[in-house]
Amino acid sequence: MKKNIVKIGLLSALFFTGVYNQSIASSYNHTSSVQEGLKTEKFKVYGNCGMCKKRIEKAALSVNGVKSADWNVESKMITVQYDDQIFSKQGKSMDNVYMKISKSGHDTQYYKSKDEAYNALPGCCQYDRSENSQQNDSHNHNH
Ligand SMILES: [Cu+2]
Repeated sequence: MKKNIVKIGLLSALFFTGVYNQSIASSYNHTSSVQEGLKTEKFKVYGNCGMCKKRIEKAALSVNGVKSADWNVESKMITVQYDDQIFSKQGKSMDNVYMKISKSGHDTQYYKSKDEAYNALPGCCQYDRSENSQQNDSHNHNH
């Protein structure tokens, strides 16, 4: 008899933790639905200084759907947060962001800037291109 009571107590404890977990899960789902469609992507952008940072971030933010852009001077990595729903509605992808940044004169790990755009940068912003010229040269070859 005593064993049964323990059993029932254990079962109801399990039952209540189950309900408790479920309510946590549903409230969690609720907050995450606000963030729905928001994605983050990190990639390399070449540059030197604080002026580059402003230019690079401004270029990324000029693409409709980009929510935030943060370029790190030390690591040369940019973190872009974007709304995937806005992108897909407008037929855009992160490709548009890479291109926009490269057009501002800064090479990305995906696209190389045109020489004119690079040469138009202030002297202090003309980052060393020798490091990444080799891979880009072979990429740009027209056969
Ligand atoms: Cu600069």
